[in-house]
Amino acid sequence: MSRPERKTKEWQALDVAHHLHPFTDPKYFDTKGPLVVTQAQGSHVWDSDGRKILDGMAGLWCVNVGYGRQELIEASHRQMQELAYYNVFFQSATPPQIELSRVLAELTPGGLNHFFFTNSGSEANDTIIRMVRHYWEVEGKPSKQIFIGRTLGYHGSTLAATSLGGMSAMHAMGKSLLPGFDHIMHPHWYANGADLTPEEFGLRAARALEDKILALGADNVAAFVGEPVQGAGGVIDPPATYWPEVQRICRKYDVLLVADEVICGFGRLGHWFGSEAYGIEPDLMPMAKGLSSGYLPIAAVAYGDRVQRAMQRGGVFSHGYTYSGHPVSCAVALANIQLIKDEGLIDRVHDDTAPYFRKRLYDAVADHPLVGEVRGAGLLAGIQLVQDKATRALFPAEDNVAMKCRDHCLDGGLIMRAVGQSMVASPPLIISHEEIDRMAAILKESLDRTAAETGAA
Ligand code: PXG
Repeated sequence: MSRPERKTKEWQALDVAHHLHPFTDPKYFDTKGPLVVTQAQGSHVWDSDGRKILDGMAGLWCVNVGYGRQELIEASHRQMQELAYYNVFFQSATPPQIELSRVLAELTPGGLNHFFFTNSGSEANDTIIRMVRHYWEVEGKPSKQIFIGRTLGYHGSTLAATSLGGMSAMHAMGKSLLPGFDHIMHPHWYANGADLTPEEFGLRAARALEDKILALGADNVAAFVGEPVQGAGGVIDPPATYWPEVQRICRKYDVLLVADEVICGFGRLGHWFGSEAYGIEPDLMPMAKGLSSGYLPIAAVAYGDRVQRAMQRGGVFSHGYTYSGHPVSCAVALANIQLIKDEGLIDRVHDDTAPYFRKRLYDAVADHPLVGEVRGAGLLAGIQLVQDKATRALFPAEDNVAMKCRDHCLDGGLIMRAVGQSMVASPPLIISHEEIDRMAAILKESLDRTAAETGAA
């Protein structure tokens, strides 16, 4: 790898001086500065000191095909030369955007054959909010306005996506919870269902939706939104009974079902979409991240004929972004999808990588004194840290155990995320067995160090 242009300290000082980082605590950041990432290849990134680090998060849950893929680089180069930009407003279209819509229609489940393109998952969810409210107006039920999400749900950072999500700290900051949004409990059995079997708890968590719809009045509820597996909330994979019951309830009360596939889509759960893994038949589906493996910003809303009929009857859809359906992003997404197909990545994750990943992590850390639960699905893992395995008691929040463990991982050459008191991982789909073994070993060692620090060892 080539030598950095500046010394790390210099990069860090400049960054602290001039740039505000998302979701970053200045208390730690301003003294430590950022990890400056300069290059990447495969499942690894290199920092500004030339240190090679295994990326257990695939960037931000997005670099599904791994870094440095020539097919994607060449697709963007070709498209830039041919047509670097044109828009899709006012009866315009471009071949990459048309082609991507066609290819996505072949991949999406359950007749979701129509698409609206955005640049981010947040914008895709904002689009859904506007689209669904418009839908109910066209259908003659304008009172159906309220969206129901879940605690610890994450659907993005725009004002509306913040409201749709269930992150209380985000709601609290600047009074960011808009009217017209409500939330039910998240289906985390280990944390909330100790007295029930996972199957019983799954039904109980789903029935919180029915209770909420009845309390609000079904005539006022537009849609329910959930990630098939909650990602940013700490990798919460629901019991098998959960989604079928949620779906039954949505159908019973004529509430549209939105499956947020921003993390789960494009192979993360060993299927093209997480909905397939859980038997969900959503009415609308936002997707982003793995759509282009993060090489360029692009996201989309997929929706079915039912919504499309209303969009056709509803007149002008007054909504759109300058870069909706950007031709270069679409060309890269097409190359990315082709690569996933050519390399058989979906089947590889389903049959080989994901089972190996979850077993190796489980075997390495499940017995660790700090670990209460090893959970996950596909190539997503959540490791719950506890102070007491028997009672499932957590550490005091101010101990920052997960952040400590995360820092030890980074020192050991592995990027993982700390979410509350969980460690989470979401590696590139191309990760090898050897790399998974290394992840498990570094995580185990980092837990040992964390335990030694907290006196739990
Ligand atoms: N829906 C889901 C399920 C997401 O995970 C978004 C929507 C918003 O997408 P954009 O493209 O607007 O960021 C997301 C994003 C983390 C983390 O590490 C997770 C996300 C973004 C940044 C950090 O927890 N998810």
